[in-house]
Amino acid sequence: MSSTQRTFPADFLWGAATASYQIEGAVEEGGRGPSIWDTFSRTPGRTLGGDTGDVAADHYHRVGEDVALMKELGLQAYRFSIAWPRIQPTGRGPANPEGVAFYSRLVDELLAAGIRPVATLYHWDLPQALEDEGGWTVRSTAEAFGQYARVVAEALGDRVALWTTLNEPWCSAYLGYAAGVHAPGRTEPAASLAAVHHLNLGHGLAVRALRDVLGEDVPVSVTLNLHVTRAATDAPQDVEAKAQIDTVANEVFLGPMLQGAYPQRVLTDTAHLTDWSFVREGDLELIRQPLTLLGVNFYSTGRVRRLEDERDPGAGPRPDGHGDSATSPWVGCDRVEWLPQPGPHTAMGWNIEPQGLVDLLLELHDRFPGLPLMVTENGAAFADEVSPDGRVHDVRRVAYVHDHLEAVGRARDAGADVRGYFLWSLLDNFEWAFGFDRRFGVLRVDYDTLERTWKDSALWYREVIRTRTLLPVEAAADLPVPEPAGSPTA
Ligand code: IFM
Repeated sequence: MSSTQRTFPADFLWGAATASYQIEGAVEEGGRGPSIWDTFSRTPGRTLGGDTGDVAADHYHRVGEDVALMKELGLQAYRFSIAWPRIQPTGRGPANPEGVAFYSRLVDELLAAGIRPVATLYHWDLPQALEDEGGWTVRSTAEAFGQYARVVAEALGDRVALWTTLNEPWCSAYLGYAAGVHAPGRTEPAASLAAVHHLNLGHGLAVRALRDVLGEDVPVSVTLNLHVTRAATDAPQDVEAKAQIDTVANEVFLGPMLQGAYPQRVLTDTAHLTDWSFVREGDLELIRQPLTLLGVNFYSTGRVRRLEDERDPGAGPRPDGHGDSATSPWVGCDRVEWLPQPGPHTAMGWNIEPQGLVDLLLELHDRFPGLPLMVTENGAAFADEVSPDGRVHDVRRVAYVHDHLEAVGRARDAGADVRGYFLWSLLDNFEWAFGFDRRFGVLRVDYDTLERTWKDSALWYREVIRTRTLLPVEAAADLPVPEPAGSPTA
């Protein structure tokens, strides 16, 4: 079948994704408490240009307008995250009514627009009060997360179509506590492994809480950014380097969540840092909960080889694109070297290799038969320009999404049970340590006026959803911009 004619079945779910701190703004409104990202982004030198999420895309005040845009886009589902400090300003205690009201309204507006709400409980904005007690490196944060899940489930109930516990715990643990390039900015490799375990435990406790409140059949998932890494050569030491990365990046989450055990090799590879005594009896049973599906975030691939000489940990290019911290997120992998990947690359410096998504989806399908998959994030940052005709002809983004949807189609053809695709991102937003410099949205946000405009990628994606057909990239430039739909309602 030619890629221009590929069609997707009627039950394939089309969505777009965002996250609370990246779009909401209004960080001091509605009774919201401070999060680690407020603290981190306000600390000089932590984010590009000193950018913060104080205003972000101002989604908090533009929910009505944004849902109207989603409806115009034809989204069937919208993946958003709930800011824990809006619901529990200090991470514990009763629900803050204003926080609940905000998400309740969002969910109701989505349902009224015929869009399924897909809610993530944690996309990195930990209440600062919990970080002050040790953050994810201590067990009490996992326990608090389970309680928070209960509070949210009671508040939003059966209106949410799919729950996700954590988004990309790899980033929370390793970028936050080892590399220090994400909040809370700690550079403690041993502590990052404790964070891995407490994130896993928090996931298990949250699944249990959701099911306690909403019943055993409530759809629950977790979203992982599994790293697709290739060995530079077939030499055993390079194959070994790849296995080491797979273990510390992927298996450390897949193992406990889906198989009920940590891989022996991660315990060995990190034995000089920790004895893993933070894993208590019964934890692994708690972490391994039946899931409705597995969320897969995919952007790029990496290539490694074994470094024979000692070197500074963290030296050399990294596929995560998160700066030049002296500390590596690759805990216990000091003798693994990351090699530059051939282009093309996105504005994040990430290589574009859709085959990596095919390989990942097929591997997951083979390893975990019976567990449906969903691409919960995929998209690209490019330096967009507004053309004299007022449009953003973001042809590279269209091509990126086209080629990755084609990859999803190929994985499905080969048997992978991929149920849907969520484009990252609906809106340009706060790209963490890169501030507003990297634009991932299909809708452009003018950060002076906060006006949203349609990029060609949004127009193209709208047609793809409408026709369920993978239209050629060139079709994007000629599509008409819809009349403004809706107006700010807040
Ligand atoms: O913006 C992030 C998102 O918050 C998590 N996944 C990767 C995206 C692009 O870096």
